[in-house]
Amino acid sequence: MQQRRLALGDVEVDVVSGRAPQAVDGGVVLSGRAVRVGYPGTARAFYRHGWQSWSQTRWLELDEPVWRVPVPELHPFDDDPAHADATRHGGAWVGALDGDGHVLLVGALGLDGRVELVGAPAAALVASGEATDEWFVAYGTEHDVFAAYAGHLGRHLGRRDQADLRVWCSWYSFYTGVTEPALDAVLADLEGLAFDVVQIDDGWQREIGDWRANHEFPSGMPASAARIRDTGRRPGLWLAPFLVHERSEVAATHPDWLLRDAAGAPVPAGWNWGGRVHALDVTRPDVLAHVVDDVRAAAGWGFDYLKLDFLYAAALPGVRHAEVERHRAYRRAVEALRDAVGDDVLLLACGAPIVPSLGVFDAIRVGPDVAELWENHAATRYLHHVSGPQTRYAIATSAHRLWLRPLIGVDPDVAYFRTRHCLLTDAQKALLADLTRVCGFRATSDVPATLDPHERTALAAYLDERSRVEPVDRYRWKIDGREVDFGPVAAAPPEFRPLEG
Ligand code: 9PG
Repeated sequence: MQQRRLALGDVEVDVVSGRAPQAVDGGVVLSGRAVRVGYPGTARAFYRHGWQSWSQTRWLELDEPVWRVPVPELHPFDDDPAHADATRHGGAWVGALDGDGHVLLVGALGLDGRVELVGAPAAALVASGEATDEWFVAYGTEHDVFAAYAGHLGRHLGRRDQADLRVWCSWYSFYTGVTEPALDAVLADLEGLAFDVVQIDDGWQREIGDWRANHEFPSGMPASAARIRDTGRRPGLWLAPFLVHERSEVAATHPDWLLRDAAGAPVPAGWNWGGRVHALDVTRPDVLAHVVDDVRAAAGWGFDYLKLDFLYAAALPGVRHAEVERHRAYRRAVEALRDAVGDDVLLLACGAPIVPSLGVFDAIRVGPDVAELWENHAATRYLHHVSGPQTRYAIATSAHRLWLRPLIGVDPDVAYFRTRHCLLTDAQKALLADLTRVCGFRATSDVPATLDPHERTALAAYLDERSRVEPVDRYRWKIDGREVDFGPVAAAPPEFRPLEG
């Protein structure tokens, strides 16, 4: 490791890194397991990038209390549980500092990496990883440094073009109560609405881990796929291939398949569906063959749009069969899934570590779930849980990840057009719909039968639009010349009480 002065455009910064910096498009590449780059001036805000789809991502003030995963055993949903004891601001793969529009970015060019803020106000970014030893560093406008980083990520990990998509998804109307008759009714009801995909979400399967149709789908999943196909839409299906519920048959018959900690206990992968969920150790050849079979089977049933969810499970810290860094384990597994289904199946990642998903998935959820409500104060303020379903944080996190657009389709979750069973105001619904326009990923779970005639007309028009979208600045965009501003919603920090100690 060597300390150097490094010229970045017209400023010099202090860096500590391995080999001599290499000039590349838009910046430099530093090498080493850990690098440190000083900010050349007074930094005011730190860009924190969350680990997986649902994890908090935003510009935060340097003196804000440090947020960390509250109860990692229960909520690996929130962020990387490996950093649940963080005492400094930090994020996954990429971090940035902003002082009045001059942005310094440090970003991993490999599969893992954490970027932390040290020494405010003479601030520096410290980055480290195991599977990464190259770091992109740039200084310039926010737009330029993130665009340059995206370009280099694309060259290192790959990118996939994604055309605009219009998706009807069962989750935010039916939740786990989706059934074959309900789906049939929706299909009839969607007549005349320009959806490309009709996607069955969580609720069709016997159990998390047992990916076969349950009694609510008596004709079986191939029949549902065929019905969707008959209406001229692409059939879509949700599954969580790396996750198993403690109640599942797969967990009971193959306890040796679970990812375990050093003491031999199954690694907690969360609490959901009324019980504990565990992760599969995808570095075991038998486990990998099993998850590949599950996903290949779903494609074989006729679904050519697969929403693969809770993917973080494969990248949780644990003791693996093969000694491989956890993000590399994840990458190998998702590459095997892609190889199994080929390029014609659209793979949407959800609950997924972001950077190791690039080049493999067509699209990725870039924020937590929306909900029929704006903010869940009980969850954020008192339970410290900022990644649970609530529309304000869904908008905030997604709006901070739009720089990923050249690399992968960005899914900000569904928009709402309905008044029934929805507490969002018209302005909140409109802002969310505008974000889906910016993303080019227009989805809803609204059942047309529950819409009033005016709402149904609005939904039909929204699906027929072909919007032209241009960035204006950090939070402002132009949609067909009309300016929208996500700033007032996206820039406001979540209200939470700092944890003691
Ligand atoms: C199905 C859903 C939908 C949704 C996904 C995912 O407990 N949690 O924190 C939690 C977070 C997200 C979540 C469910 C639970 O939602 O994002 O679109 O597919 O799974 O279960």
